[in-house]
Amino acid sequence: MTFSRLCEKNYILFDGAMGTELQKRGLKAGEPPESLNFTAPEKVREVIRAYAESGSDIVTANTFGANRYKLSETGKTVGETVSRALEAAREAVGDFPDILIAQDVGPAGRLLRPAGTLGFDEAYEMFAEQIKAGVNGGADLFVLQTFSDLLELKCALLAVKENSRLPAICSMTFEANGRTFTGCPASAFALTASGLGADVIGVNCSLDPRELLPVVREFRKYTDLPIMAKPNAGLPDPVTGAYGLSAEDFAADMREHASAGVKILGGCCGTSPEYIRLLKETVDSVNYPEFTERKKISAVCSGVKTVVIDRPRVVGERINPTGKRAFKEALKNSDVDYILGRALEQVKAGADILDVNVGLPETDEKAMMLRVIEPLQGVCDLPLQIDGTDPDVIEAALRRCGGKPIVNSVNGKEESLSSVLPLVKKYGAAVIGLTLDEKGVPETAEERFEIAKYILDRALSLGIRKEDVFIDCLTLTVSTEAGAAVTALNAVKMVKDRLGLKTALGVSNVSFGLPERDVINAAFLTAALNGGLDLPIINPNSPAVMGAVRAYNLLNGYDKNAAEYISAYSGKAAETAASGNKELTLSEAVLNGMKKDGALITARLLENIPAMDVIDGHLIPALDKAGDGFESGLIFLPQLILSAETAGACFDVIKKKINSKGERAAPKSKGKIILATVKGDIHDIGKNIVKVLLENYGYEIIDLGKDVPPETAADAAASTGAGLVGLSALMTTTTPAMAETVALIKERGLRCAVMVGGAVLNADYALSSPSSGGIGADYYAKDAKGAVDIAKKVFGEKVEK
Ligand code: B1M
Repeated sequence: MTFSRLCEKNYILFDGAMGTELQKRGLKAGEPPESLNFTAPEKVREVIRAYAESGSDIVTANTFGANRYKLSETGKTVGETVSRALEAAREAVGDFPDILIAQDVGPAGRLLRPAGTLGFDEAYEMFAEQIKAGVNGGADLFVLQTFSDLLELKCALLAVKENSRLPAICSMTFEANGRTFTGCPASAFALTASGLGADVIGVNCSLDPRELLPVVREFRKYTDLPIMAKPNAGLPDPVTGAYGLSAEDFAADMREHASAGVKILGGCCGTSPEYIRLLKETVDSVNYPEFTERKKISAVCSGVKTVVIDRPRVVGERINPTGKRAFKEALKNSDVDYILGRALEQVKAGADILDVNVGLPETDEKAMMLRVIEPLQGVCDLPLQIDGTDPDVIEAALRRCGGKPIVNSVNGKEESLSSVLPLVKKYGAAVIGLTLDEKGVPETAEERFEIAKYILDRALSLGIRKEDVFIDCLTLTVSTEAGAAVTALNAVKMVKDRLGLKTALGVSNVSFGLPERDVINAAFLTAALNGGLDLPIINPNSPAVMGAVRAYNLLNGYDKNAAEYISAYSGKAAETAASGNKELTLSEAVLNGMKKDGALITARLLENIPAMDVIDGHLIPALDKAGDGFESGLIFLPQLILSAETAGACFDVIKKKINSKGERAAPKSKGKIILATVKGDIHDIGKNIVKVLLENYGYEIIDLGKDVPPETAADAAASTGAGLVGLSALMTTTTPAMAETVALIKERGLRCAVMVGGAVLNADYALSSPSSGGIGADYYAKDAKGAVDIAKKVFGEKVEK
C-alpha cells in the first residue's frame, strides 16, 4: 500500500495516543517514552498492535521525541532509536500488510531564535538526522505533529523534503483562541505548509473534537490539501488523570469532522485503541462529502499574521538603502536595531507587508539578510517581502521566514526566471514579476503586458499558483518621460483585466527629481488604485500617500463604518501619526524586544533620573503593558520573552549604575538574606531587582534562583543561618508553592523571618494565615524599596520614612 493509494479511500483512520497508552503499561513520569523501544519493546508492540486491530490504516512508531536533544539522557543515538522503533512497529503489524507506518516527529523541545536559543541551521540538522534515520529504517511516511512554532515546523518539513521522497503530514497544536501558543493562526499554517509541499495538514492534541472543529474549518479556506484531525479525549482530571471524553462521546463528536470532509481521523492524548475502534464504526456510517475546490485567494503571512490581498494592501518600502545615507551607514556597521526601528515605524504608520532590501555593493548582503530576518520577525508581525536579485540571498531569507513571504522580484529575463522561480516554488512563496526583459523596460503598455503573460506562463509551468503571481508594471519618472505614468497605469489595467492577476507598483519613482513629491505620489497612487493596483509599494510614513490609500478604501467600501479611517485620523491615532518621527521610548523598546535600543535609552534616562525611578516609572510599566498585551491575546509568548530579555538588558545597565555609584555605601554584610522565586515560577526580574537593592544596602544575598522547591529554600535557610528568607511569586498558580515554602520553614522551627513579594500578592493575602487561605508570611514587600525597609527592621536598623 502506498500513501497515495490510501488517499483514494473516503477517509483514513490514524491511530490514537502512544504516550498515555505507554503510561498505562508502566512508563514512569519523566522517563523518555522512546527508551521503551529498548527496555520493553513488547509494550510498544502491544500498543501498536491494538491500534492495528482497531482498524487504523496508519500507525505511528514510538519516535515522537527521538531527536538528539531529547535522547541525550537515554544514551542511545537517533539512528538506533528510530530503527528499533520502526522495527517494533513493523513486527506489531506484520500480518496487516496494508497498514502504513509513520515516523512520528515532534518539536525539538527548545524554542527557535528569536524567542529561544536554537538556531535554524542547528534545528535543521537535528530534524534531518531524524528523517535520514527514518528513511534508512523503512518508514512509510512522516507525521510532524504537536508543533507550535511555524518556523520550526517549516524547518522540519524542509528536512523531510530535502532528505527523503516520503509523504509528510504536518500537524500543529491549537489553543481555544484558534492560535498555537506562539500565536500562529490556522490560516498562516495552512498557507505556509501547503506552499512548502506538505501532503496533509492537520491539528492534534490540546483540545477535544468540538473545540478543534473551527480550526479545521479555517484550514479549508486556505488549502485544498487533505486535512487530519487528532484531538485529545478532552482534558485530564488533575487528580485521577482520567480524560474527560468517553470513547463513545469522542467518536460521536468526531462525526462532525467527518461530515466536514476531514480526510484523516485519529486521536491524541487520552485516546486508546477502543476510541479508534468506535471512531471507525461511527465514521463508516457518515456520507463523506464530495471534495469541492475552494475559491482561490491571494494571501501571504508571517508566523502570526495572515494578509489576504482582497483589497489594497500597503507594502512598506523603507527597509531599503537606496538614497538613504543613514540606512547605508547602518548596513555598513551591521546596525540591526536601526533597521528594526525602520520596520516599527512602518508598522505604526499602517503598513500591511514589509519589503526588506539590505543590498549594498560594499557589504555582504546574504550575511546582512540573515542578521536582519530573525530579529525582524521577533519585533514585528507583518508578512515580509524579500527584495533582492541574488538568488543566494533570496533563498537564505526564504528558509528563515516563518510564514509565506513575497519574493521581490523575478523579471522576464531568462536568467532571472530560471533562477528565481524555482525558489518561489520550493519555498511556497508569492512572487512579484517585473515587466522588463533582456531588451529593457518596454515603452508600451501592450509590451509590458506580454512580458507579464510570459512570466505567468513560466510560473504556472513550475506549479506556482496563479494567485501567487503579482505583476509590477514599473513606474518610470514623469520628469524625464511625460507619458510614464499613463503607460504604467494602462499596463496595470490590462494585467488586471486580461490576466486576472494581482498587481504591485513601486509608486514613488514617478515623482523622482521633482519638488513636493508626495503631491504627485498621492495623485498617481489614487489613479493606480482605481486602475486595479493591489499592492502599492510606498512610504507609509508619508501622510499624503497613506491618506490616499485610506481614502480609497473608504470610498470603495473596504473600510466598513469608516472604522479604519476614523481610527487613523481621530484623537489618539492622529497623535501617534504625528509622533512618527519621535524618538523611541523605553516602553516601545521593551514592547518591541529591541535590546540594544532599550539599553541605550536606559543609560540616557539614568543621566537624569534615579535608578529606582527608571525601574518604577519606565521598566515596570513597560512590562505591565507587555503582560496586558499577552493576557488579551495581542502579543504571544515569543514576544513576551523578547520583552523580558530586553527588560533584562535594561536592568543590567541599571545594575551597573547602582553598583558603580552605590546609593548607599556597603562596607560589610549587615545580615544574610536568602532570595528565591518559588517552585513552578520562572519570573525572576522582580526578585533580581530586589537582590541588587538589598546588596547595595549592605546585605549578603544567597540567591537560590527561580523554580526553587520548598525543601531547597528551607534547607538553605537551615544551613546558612540566614536571618531573612525572601520569596517571590508572580502567578496565581505558584502562590500555593509560596505558602508551602513558608509553612515548611515554620514547621522546621527555623529562626528566620519570611518576606514575600510579587505582583500577584497583596498585604492581606501575604500575611494572613494559611488556615484563612493566605500565605502566612511574616512580611510583605510591595516593591524593592519595601524589601529593604523590611530587611532593616529584621536586622535591627532604623527604617527611614
Ligand atoms: Co509571564 N506571566 N508567564 N513571563 N509575565 C505574568 C506574571 C502574567 C501576569 C502575564 C499576564 O497574563 N497578564 C501571567 C500570570 C497570570 C497569573 O497567574 N495571574 C504570566 C504567565 C501566564 C506566564 C506563562 C504561564 C505564559 C505561558 O507560558 N503561557 C509563563 C510562565 C512560566 C513559569 O513561570 N512557569 C510566563 C513566562 C514569562 C516570561 C519567561 C516570558 C517572562 C519572565 C522572564 C523572567 O522573569 N526572567 C514573563 C514576564 C516578563 C511577565 C510579565 C509581563 C512581567 C513580569 C515582570 O518581570 N515584571 C508579567 C505581567 C506583569 O507582571 N504585568 C507576566 C516586572 C517586575 C520588576 O515586577 O516581578 O512584580 P515584579 O517585581 C516587583 C514587585 O512585585 C516586588 O518588587 C519588584 C520590583 O518593584 N517583588 C518583590 C517581586 N518579588 C519580590 C520579592 C520580595 C520583595 C518584593 O521579597 C523577596
